[in-house]
Amino acid sequence: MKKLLIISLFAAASLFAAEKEVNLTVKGMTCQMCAASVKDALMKTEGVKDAKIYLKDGKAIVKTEKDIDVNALNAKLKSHGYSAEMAK
Ligand SMILES: [Cu+2]
Repeated sequence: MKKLLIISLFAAASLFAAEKEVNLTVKGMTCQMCAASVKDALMKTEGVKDAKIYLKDGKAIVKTEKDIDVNALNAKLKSHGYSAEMAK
């Protein structure tokens, strides 16, 4: 019984430690190629696990392993000709 409790505590803790989501407003995307480059750039940023790009909305949802600095994401995108900020 005690063992089960400990296991479930670990499970709960790892859920909390799991992914975080950052919603970004991305500027500069005009076509699918842009969306692909933005995704590629985001995915290559340290700590990023997944990135979904919404071309029409000019948005991106980034899944990360831990809290991530939006400035780091923005800097990465700027080197490709785009820019990002936290969605409001
Ligand atoms: Cu394009």
